[in-house]
Amino acid sequence: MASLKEKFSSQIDPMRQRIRTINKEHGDVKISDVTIAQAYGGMRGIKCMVTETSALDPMEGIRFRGYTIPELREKLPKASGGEEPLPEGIFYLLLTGELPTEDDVKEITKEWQKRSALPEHLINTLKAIPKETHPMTQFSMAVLALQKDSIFAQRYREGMNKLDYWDPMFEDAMNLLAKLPHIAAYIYRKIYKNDEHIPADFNLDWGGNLAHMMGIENEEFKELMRLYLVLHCDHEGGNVSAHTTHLVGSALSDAFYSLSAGLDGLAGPLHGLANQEVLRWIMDLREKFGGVPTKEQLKQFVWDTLNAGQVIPGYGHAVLRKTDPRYVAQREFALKHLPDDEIFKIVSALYEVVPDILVEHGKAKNPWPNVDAHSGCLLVYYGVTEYDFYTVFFGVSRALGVLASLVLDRAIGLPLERPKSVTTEWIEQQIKK
Ligand code: HAX
Repeated sequence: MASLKEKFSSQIDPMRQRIRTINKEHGDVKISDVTIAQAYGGMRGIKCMVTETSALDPMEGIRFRGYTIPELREKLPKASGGEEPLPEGIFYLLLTGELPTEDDVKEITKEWQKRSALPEHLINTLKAIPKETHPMTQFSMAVLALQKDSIFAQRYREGMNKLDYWDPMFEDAMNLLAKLPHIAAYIYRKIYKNDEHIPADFNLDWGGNLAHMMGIENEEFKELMRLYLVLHCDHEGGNVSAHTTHLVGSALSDAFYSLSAGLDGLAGPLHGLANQEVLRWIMDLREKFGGVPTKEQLKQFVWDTLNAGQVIPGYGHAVLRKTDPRYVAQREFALKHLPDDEIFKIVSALYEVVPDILVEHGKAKNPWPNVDAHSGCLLVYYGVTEYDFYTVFFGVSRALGVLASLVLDRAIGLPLERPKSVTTEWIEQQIKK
């Protein structure tokens, strides 16, 4: 992978120098204070880590290396005849901070194709896992099974200069990314399609091939895959999947250990698993009311969920305080390709009733929909009706961001992460003081 690796390699010294200077000249400047409420409250808002790939503004939403989602939908290279950005391009951007050319993106597609073969031991591992095991568990286990082939782990064992850590981390990240759509499609066909598998089509890009290997030969679905894989790739560093990958990597665990751990966090219902929960909840309400419910019926259903002590899946966010631009991008896709779909109508009706109810309920700090409120509706429209699989798509995409960050972490030499914890007794002593 000459050009992406060379480009990244040429950026490392200036990056190291920049951070060294900041630390030396301004290392004492305070960027955050921590309150007791934050220590008990999931560390919300504490600025205490550096992630270069993206930044999340509560009101504006995500920017990937400074670019908004609408900007990237316009500026990133597209598949021939397509209108949605290619995920290969966002990986280039996340890693280098620069927009790729068409040729840069084609080179990544080719490179990932070269590295994509699944080793026999991985297939045997996947075969041995019971079919009923959740797809996310199978996905995370598959990533971990590949750890045997980690170049980083091998080079570390042989003795490696700290300054070189980023190089084998880059190679592991590229090998992993190349294989993820193949693993995802394998798991999908194993569980839901009689264990009958479809070989890759190397005329297709990374996202298009995922659609093809799943068995969905629909150009619109390929476009959806490309958009989906771009939208879910990164959400700054503090979210559970990104933070976990980064934390595990800080112990110099390789990319396989780190990503597998990050995927385990993504599989929680308050994080990535919310996408399957949203669809399950919508299907329940559609069945209950025999189609698109009236607004009054919807309101009652939302209140019933809240009164049962449950959350409204797909709504709320730990950082965002407005409608998630990833939701907006998916809504635009739906308006263009499936405006009359019944589930899309329910998703739209929920958008009209849920925020007011959450405000009246008075708990959620953000009453607006997040990315997971919309994705399932698009997937089910193209025939992916197996909700339990949805978080695997999220995982394939999220790997782009967290692996780019992991390579950056090693390039700039970030140390072992080890914040200080305190006891309630210590907190009470501080209050007395
Ligand atoms: N429905 C009902 N109650 C909600 C709520 C929702 N959608 N969102 C928040 N609340 C509640 C919280 O449970 C919390 O209640 P308690 O005081 O009883 O504990 C209260 O409102 C305050 O929470 P918050 O500060 O607004 O939100 P948090 O930062 O603690 O949590 C969550 C953010 C995303 C976990 C939360 O909004 C939630 O549970 N949403 C539903 C699940 C979901 O959609 N998750 C996906 C989020 C996006 C993502 O990461 N995707 O991967």
